[in-house]
Amino acid sequence: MEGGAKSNDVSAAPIAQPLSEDPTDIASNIKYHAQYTPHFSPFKFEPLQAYYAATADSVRDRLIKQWNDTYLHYDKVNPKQTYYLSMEYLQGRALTNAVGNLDIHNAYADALNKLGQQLEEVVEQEKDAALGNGGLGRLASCFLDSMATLNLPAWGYGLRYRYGLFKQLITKAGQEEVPEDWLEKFSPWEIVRHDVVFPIRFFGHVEVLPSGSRKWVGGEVLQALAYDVPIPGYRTKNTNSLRLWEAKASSEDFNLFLFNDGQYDAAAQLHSRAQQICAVLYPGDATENGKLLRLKQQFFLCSASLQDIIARFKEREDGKGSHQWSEFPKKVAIQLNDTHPTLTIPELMRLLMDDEGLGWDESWNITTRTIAYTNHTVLPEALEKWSQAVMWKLLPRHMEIIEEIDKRFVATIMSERPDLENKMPSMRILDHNATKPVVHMANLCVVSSHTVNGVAQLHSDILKAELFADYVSVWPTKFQNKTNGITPRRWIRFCSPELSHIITKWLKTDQWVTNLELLANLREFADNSELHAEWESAKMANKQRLAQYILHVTGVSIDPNSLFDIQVKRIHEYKRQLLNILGVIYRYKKLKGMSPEERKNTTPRTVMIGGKAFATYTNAKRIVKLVTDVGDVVNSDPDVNDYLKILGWTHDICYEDISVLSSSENHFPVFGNLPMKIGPEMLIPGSELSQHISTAGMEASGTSNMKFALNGCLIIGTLDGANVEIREEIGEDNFFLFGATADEVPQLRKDRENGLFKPDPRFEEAKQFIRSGAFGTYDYNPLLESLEGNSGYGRGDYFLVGHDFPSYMDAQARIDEAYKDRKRWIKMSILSTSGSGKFSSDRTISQYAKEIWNIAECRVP
Ligand code: B1N
Repeated sequence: MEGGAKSNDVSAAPIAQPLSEDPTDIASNIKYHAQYTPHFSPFKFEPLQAYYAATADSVRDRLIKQWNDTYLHYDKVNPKQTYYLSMEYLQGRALTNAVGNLDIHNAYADALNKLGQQLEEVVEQEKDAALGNGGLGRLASCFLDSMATLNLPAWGYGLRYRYGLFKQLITKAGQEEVPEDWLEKFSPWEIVRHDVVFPIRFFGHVEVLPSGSRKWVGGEVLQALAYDVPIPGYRTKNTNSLRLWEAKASSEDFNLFLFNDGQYDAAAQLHSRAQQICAVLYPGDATENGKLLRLKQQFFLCSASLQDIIARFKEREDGKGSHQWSEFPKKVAIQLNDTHPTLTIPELMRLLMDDEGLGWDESWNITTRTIAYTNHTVLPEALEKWSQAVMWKLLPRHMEIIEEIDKRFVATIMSERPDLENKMPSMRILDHNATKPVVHMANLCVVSSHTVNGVAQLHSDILKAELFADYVSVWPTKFQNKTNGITPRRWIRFCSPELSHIITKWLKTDQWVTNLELLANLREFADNSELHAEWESAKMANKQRLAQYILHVTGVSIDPNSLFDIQVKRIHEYKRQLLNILGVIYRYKKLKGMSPEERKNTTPRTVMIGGKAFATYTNAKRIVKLVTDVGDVVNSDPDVNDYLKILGWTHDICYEDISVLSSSENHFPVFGNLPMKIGPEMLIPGSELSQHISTAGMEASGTSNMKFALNGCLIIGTLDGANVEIREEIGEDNFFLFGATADEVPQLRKDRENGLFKPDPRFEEAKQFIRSGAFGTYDYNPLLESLEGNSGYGRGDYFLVGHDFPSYMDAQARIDEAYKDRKRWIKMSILSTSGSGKFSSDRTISQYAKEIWNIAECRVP
């Protein structure tokens, strides 16, 4: 069916251009693509053309070869395979990653040199696919890298959004959102698969057939078309797939009669509805229409992926003598990345019962042995609840199945665990009591999965003790922890080559790139002055590179000798960017009050705060505006300029965005020939301190904390998410801890409600400074009021900024002191990197493979 060359085999025919790794051959291959790929003019070999028409296509040839070999090998061996279903992938740029993983970076750099181009400039031409919004999506992409590197037969499935996460614009009013057009010039990394198409139904009704079985019919039927993105492993032939679905209508749904009658919209109605499905990641869901569209997106992913998985299962099994359904869980593992792909559960049940003719018990057995679920949050507003009414309308057969799952679950519990009767309302899947009856997606996942996992030890403990506590008493072995990880390839080896070379030199091996635990061996050199000198100069080079970029993008000059202090992540009140900026405001006020002599004794800081606020999240947008306003005032104040700079959104030091302010004014800034883009791969290597300061118990894991620590950056943080484990690994002396613990938080909230909270004078002073109008005339009262009063979510300082402020400021003072002692700081930096071995996504994925999926390596020979 796909990938295969079973008949009319051309795979053995000699090809004129072998995939040589010699720079001269590569240069000739690049020229070949420039001349014969009709993308841009071959007479204008500039970085853009060098990227699109040549380098990417040339690298893609190699990927496709490996990708075909991998598919054929898996097909032959027919191993158990994992399918990772996620509504988000934050892949980032592919070219550097591909030449790095294929181990041909230097050869391509040399080849481009021969053609008068610089690889660094060429890679900057790539638009990255921001098909995700934050940590959950980036985690999925790190997992794909590790699955291929570990030679695991494991694929990702997702949606091919036309517009990914919005681009952030800053105007005088604050953040504005505009579409991010990652496909503006097309993506060279995807392969459209016109041979892989599945029908997806919406709406309609259920018919009872004479046999008594049920069938979902009517409604509208769209087509899911596959686009494959090859995912190369590091220094291995295995190249897996990320399969992204796009929605289409078929030609039969184009009404030529209506069109010729001049009714153009009516003629192509289904075509335009198909376009809506993959138009944007996270369409607004305030309206009923918006909710319906999100549900359609989720079902589209689940149904297309399952039909594909089942087709592959049948094809591979039938080649070995007709498929047995009991084999399905031995060949297929499905991992749900949070509840967004929950509809996989009723859809698998439906396909097995209604299309394949299996009974309930057999279908249930297969489903529950196949599916596992990862929870990524305990925040109540992020736990999905779908309106039963909307679900009955869109997916009537699935609602019947969900009702039956719920009914059987209740019956089982009532007969086996009558003591849990009073827990049923919170354990049940269907909630009929709410004013609008809903389906609890997390409950459906827990009931229907063989394994449920959290993403850091503390988070998994909280799941077991709180959110899923009642289920734990029913299924004590169902719950696991899988602490998140990050790929060391993208997050140090490729983004920080200088530091990587030093590590390789001192460890006398580069094996650490795939065996990150080896970093622990650096500890024995933590006091070595030679290493200190090399380490400091590599960090300084990264800081200087970042400072140069910032100067050219923003016009703000920052001092590479100041402490680079970074917080980049989505804006959320629980992540407490507000705590950070209040701390900066307090620091500014103190600096203003000092004499010039006194200022000289302080530690100069450059504070960078970046991230996007969800379009309808008002308080998050107010925080963006506050950072911007504070930056404008502080950066233009000559009294403090040598001691404090703040780069916020006006200056576009944001998580993954380019200089949107300048580009909106129509002069896209350039540095040499590079369009400016200060993404995390530039920021993290240049960081010295980073802030992971969420209210304890609220950040499930966090993953940027791991990236910063791996790059020798120290952390100021609370005992939350993976911070707890990072601190254990790198040692408590090397971690700037502050704030309440997760255990203390509930009582502290109660204390506030009872009026027992006494604010620290420094906290009051910082708020008062904003109120005095020091940062402009914008009305910050609503934001400040969220930190005051006594109770309620988002009011009464639910996130405990006031409680943690004094210990946060104390930790900041310890940091200022520590930074003055260069030897001590560099040692702590080395120990941060040395202690980061646990946080490789290779470790995480090996654990999933062994402890959840039961899959093994299937290495392409
Ligand atoms: O998942 C990451 C964790 O490291 C973070 O701590 C966690 O906040 C993040 C609804 C989410 N949890 N939940 C989401 C994303 C989109 C959405 O529509 C929830 N993201 C996380 C990886 O484990």
